[in-house]
Amino acid sequence: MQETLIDVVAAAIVDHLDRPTRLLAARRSAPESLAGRWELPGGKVEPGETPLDALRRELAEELGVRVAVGTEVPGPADGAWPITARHRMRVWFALSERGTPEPLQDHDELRWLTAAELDDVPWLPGDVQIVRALAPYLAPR
Ligand code: 9L3
Ligand code: MG
Repeated sequence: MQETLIDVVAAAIVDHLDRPTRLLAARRSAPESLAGRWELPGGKVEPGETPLDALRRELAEELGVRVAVGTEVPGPADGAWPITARHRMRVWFALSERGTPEPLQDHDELRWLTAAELDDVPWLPGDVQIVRALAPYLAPR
């Protein structure tokens, strides 16, 4: 039986919102089932939170940054991206306004990838389609 989908939010953190050249990828360290795979940082929307509140909270907790949120990267399912059978995810561009991202929680490595490097890391299966959609936004450098 199809249960209600769990709402997840994530950020395409870039080096500039106007002419981005690099995307921040984060390697999961937890849980065990996801460890070693790379993702757009983010997490579940908690009860009572708006999606953007959740995005800001997750990026503060996971990376220690305050972000300026840019435009949404719309997915195919009512604007969301189906990432697993149980989760749907909304994604926004974001720029770190305060702080340099650090892997504080759930990640053990960060990388800033150019368009040419996007395939260099093993993304979580659900994130592959999103990263593919992000590639054209990254200016060659
Ligand atoms: N998930 C997939 N790609 C992402 C994010 C942020 C999350 N970019 C998946 C992993 C988990 C679920 O969504 O199955 C909830 O994420 P979290 O709360 O473990 O970060
Ligand atoms: Mg998370």
